[in-house]
Amino acid sequence: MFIDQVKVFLRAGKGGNGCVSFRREWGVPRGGPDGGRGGDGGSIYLVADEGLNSLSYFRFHPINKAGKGAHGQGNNRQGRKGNDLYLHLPVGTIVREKERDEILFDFLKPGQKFQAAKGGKGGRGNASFASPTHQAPREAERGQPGEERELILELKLIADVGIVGFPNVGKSTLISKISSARPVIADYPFTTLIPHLGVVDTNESRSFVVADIPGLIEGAHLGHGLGISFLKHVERTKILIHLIDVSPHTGRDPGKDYETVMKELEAYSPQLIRRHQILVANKIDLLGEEKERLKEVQNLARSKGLPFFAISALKEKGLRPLLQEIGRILELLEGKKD
Ligand SMILES: Nc1nc2c(ncn2[C@@H]2O[C@H](COP(=O)(O)OP(=O)(O)OP(=O)(O)O)[C@@H](O)[C@H]2O)c(=O)[nH]1
Ligand SMILES: [Mg+2]
Repeated sequence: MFIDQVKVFLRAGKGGNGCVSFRREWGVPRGGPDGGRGGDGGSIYLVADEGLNSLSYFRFHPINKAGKGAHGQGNNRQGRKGNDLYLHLPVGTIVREKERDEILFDFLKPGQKFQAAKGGKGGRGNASFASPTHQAPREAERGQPGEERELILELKLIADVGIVGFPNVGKSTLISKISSARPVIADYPFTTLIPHLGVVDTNESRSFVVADIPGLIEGAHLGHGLGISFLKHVERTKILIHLIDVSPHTGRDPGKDYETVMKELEAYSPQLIRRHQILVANKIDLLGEEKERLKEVQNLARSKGLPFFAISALKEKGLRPLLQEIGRILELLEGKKD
């Protein structure tokens, strides 16, 4: 199950209580205080794990607790520390406190670790309170409670390139031909129900990550089709491939499709329509003599000043120049940053 937003409750371990105790030994009638301190409570850490791509674990484990610290004991024995809890989540997860917008942590790389709830400190035992003027202290501290937190975890996949377009235009076919991702492909709309990531390796540029998301239709921002909430998974991309089906039998108007998708992108976030975009006409293998639609998309690209490519994802035609252009833009963008 693909889950990209969850609420979790975390409770770190309580610290153990300090102990009140006096040394009892044969021949030592009034031994001094020897109550040890309580162990600290365990903390809860969130850790980004490369192998995960969903927050579904938390759907079934919304409440997570770390271990309590053990109480201190006589003979100056300190209580054992409570066990820490490590919760694994996918790279791209953003951590927020419930009912606050502030981001506590953004997991951008595998292995990153964030202490989300700190264990309570163990209380001091009576041995710690002894002083020359106070030789038989009877006081000890209680362990402190562990931190409690209600967090919202939101996954926004991290990819360099996002593929957007109407349903059935060949988005999943494209990612399956250029990467090792294997989403389901079929000749009906809304085949893809969850986003997929694929790594594209070319010899010419650095490898990059592509995200395939469900198709968009008119009114997606009103919840039509699968809605637009999946667009959060292309929010962090640097380039969008806007894929348009130019095969004759669809009866669709490519120019109108383009505008519709742009409107839905804008409804999600005005920043998305300002992202670097490459217009790609797909299914050119079905064109035959009817090149009208292809020309239309080409003119559209010219009028909008967008890079344009014509491909057949299925027949793997025209893919190389497209990948080269993506590599070129990514290098350009990264060069600018330095
Ligand atoms: N002839 C031809 N068919 C293609 C091409 N690319 C994709 N198709 C077919 O178009 C249909 C839809 O392809 P998908 O890759 O599932 O389309 P999608 O855009 O991912 O669709 P959704 O996930 O529903 O949004 C499948 O039957 C593909 O085989 C192409 O270049 N040429
Ligand atoms: Mg698909």
